[in-house]
Order: sequence, then structure tokens, then C-alpha cells
Amino acid sequence: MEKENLIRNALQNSDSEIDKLVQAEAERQQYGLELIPSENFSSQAVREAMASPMNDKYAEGYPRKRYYGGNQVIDTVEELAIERAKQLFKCEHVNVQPYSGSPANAAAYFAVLNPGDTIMGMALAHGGHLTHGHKVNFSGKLYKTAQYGLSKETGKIDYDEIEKMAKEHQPKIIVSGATAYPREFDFKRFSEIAESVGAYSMADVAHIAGLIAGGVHQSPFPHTDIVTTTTHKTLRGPRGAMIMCREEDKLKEKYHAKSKWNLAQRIDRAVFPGLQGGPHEHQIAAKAVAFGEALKPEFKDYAAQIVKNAKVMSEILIEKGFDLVTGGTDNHLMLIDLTNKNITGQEAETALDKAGITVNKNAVPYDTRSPFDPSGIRLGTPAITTRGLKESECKYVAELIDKTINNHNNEEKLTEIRQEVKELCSKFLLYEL
Ligand code: DSN
Repeated sequence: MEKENLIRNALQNSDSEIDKLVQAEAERQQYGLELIPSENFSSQAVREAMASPMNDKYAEGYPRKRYYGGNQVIDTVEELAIERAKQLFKCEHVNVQPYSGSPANAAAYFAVLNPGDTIMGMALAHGGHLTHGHKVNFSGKLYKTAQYGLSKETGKIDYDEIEKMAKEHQPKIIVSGATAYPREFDFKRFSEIAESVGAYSMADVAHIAGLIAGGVHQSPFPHTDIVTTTTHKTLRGPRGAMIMCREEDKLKEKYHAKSKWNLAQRIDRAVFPGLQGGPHEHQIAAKAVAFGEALKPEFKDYAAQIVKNAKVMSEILIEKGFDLVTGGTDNHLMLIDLTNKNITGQEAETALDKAGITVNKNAVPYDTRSPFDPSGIRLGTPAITTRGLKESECKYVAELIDKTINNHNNEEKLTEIRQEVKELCSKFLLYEL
């Protein structure tokens, strides 16, 4: 990518305290390696849309049907975001108003479930998400849940086991998608299982949306009823989310026979007025910009490069004796069980931070340690790929990770690695600072 401006003239003049912190964060990003797989660097165009006067407009309702005046321009922006998203994901209906991933999932459930219905989703401890039915989250409090895990032998999804669980628990919705799963999802199989028990199929593709848009991961369409995603991960847009679905409710007779709404209408009504108030139109403008970027042919190259980079890093890490859950990766992320390296996830995260390499500690399937200091770390390539790193640099990054883990108690060595990280980052600058 080209170096970008961080325009903040007014901020510098009016609030130097916050401005200095913005500068400090930009420097941290510029001279460190960002390997958290859910993070990315949005373009300057996306950030300019976020910082535009669109921030200031209230627009409850939907395009051409608003509760406030003055929405002529806003309507066009939201219509563009919807049209671009439809084109990108080849889906029938899109709602671009969800503020973020958790509210998107909440609205999806509100659209089709009643309190007390059963959600089946992947357990957080195996790589799922809080909103897929965890007991401390609204999804596990309002609804009954059945949580599936990964195979103990392979670390992969066991579709036969999910089918068995679905028959036993008779869920009303089956959720696929994860935050720490390094393999491809078989959305067709998920939907077949859902259909066999008369459940809705939902895919939360937040992590892999950019890979789907770029054609390097299978699409959940046309198999899946409801698809939610954030817009800021591999999709490289602003913080935010959207819900995509088919128009028709295939289970209308079974669950909503008396309702006059189809699935698309139920989703829209669940987002507003069901859950949210005024949509964040600056964020929606920025989503439209990001979808426009993702529709360009270069985005396909970007998505393919994310996967190539992850593959090469995983090969080097395996060579260096790291235990990758599932034995590798098909997508943008790697989950590493550090037990054989005699270091905990928290210790590794701290040492890597000192070296300027940002990852997050993460539980591995069947982890016996606490989530506050689990056995693993999770890392991925979307952000470093955006800044221009290719296979040869990614090999080097994997070597730096190995060196850091081997020297995690050696402050002098960590300082040396920090310098190597800075030198690498200086060749791939993000901002004009
Ligand atoms: N926080 C996100 C992630 O890191 O995967 C999930 O919401």
C-alpha cells in the first residue's frame, strides 16, 4: 500500500492530549507487526468517510422511508452500500445498519427466534464466539443452547457429530462460523444438517468475509438462510457489520405461519426498530467505500495473498516445532498450542509484544488452562498483507516469532528482535507521520 496521511489538523489545534495519543497509536501500528487475525488497516478513503459530516445525521428507518427529514443524500449512500454488498456477496437482501458483529447476531436471532428457543453454535472454548450461545452472553441467557466442539483427534469440525447433536437437541437455528478456526467451513453441509431438523442455518462469516469476497473461501450462499459479518476484519472496511439473507422464509409455515413478513422483512424489522435506533450513516458510507474497494480486481489478489502468507508462515512454524491446531491452515489464521514449548499463551503474548509483534493469547480446543492464561496464541495475516508483506517477509516473521519464543526471558534478545521488527516495518510504512 501507499503511505497515507493521518489528517488531523483540527485535532492538533483543539485537543493536543488526544492528538498525541492518536500519533502514538499510529506509531505503534507503523513500527509493529499486527498479527491479530481479526484486525486490519482500512484505507484512507474508508477513514475519511468515517470522519465525514455523515456522522452528524439521524436517519431512523430505511432508505426512502425515514422518520426524519433531510435524508435525500443519506438515502443514496445507504442504497449504494446495499447494492455493492449484494454484488460482492451475490445475495438477495442486505441490511447494512448493524453497529457491530454482536448486535448483528442479536438482530438475526430476534428475527427468527423466540426466547427459550434453542441455538446450536460452536463453543467459545473451541473457537466459536460469545454470541453463538455462550452462557454469559445474551445468546446463552435468552435462549437454550447446544454448543458443539471440535474433534479431539483432528481439531477439526466433526460434521457427523454436529448432525447427531442437532437430532438430539432439535435447535431452531444452527450457527456456523468462528473466531479461531483455521480451516474451511462446509456451509452446504451445515445447511443440510439444519434442513434435516427443520432449523434455520446461519453463518457468522466475520473472520472470513474478505476471503469469501475475494473468492478464496467457499461462499455460504446460496445454501445459508442468514449470514452475518463484521466489515472490519478481512473485508478491510470500517468497524461495523451487516446481515445478509434470502428474501423468502423457507420455514415460514413451520415457525411464522401467521406473520405477514418474509425473512428479509423480519431481519430489517429486527435491526430497526427491534434493536437499534439511528443508523451510523458515516459508518455506512465507509462500508460502501470498502465494498467498492473489495469489488475491484486487486482485492482478489489481496485475499489470495492473505492465504499464501498464512500458509508459508504455518510451514515455517511447523518446521520450528510449533504445534498448530489442525496441523496447519486453509485461511488467514493459525492457532498454536504452546504446551510443547513450555510457555503459556499469556507469556508468549507478552514476550511477542516486547518484540513488537502483536498476537493474542487464545484457548486451544480441550484446553486445561484458564482463559486468562490459556495454552495457545492466535495469529493471522490480514493486516501484514495489507501493508505489503509477501511470502519471503512472512517466512522471516515466522522466524522472528520462533526466536522470540525461544528467548522469551532474555530482555536483551527481545530488544534486538524489536529492532529487527522496526527495520522490517520501515520498509512497509503505513502512514505519513
Ligand atoms: N474480537 C473478535 C476477534 O478477535 O475475533 C471477535 O469478536
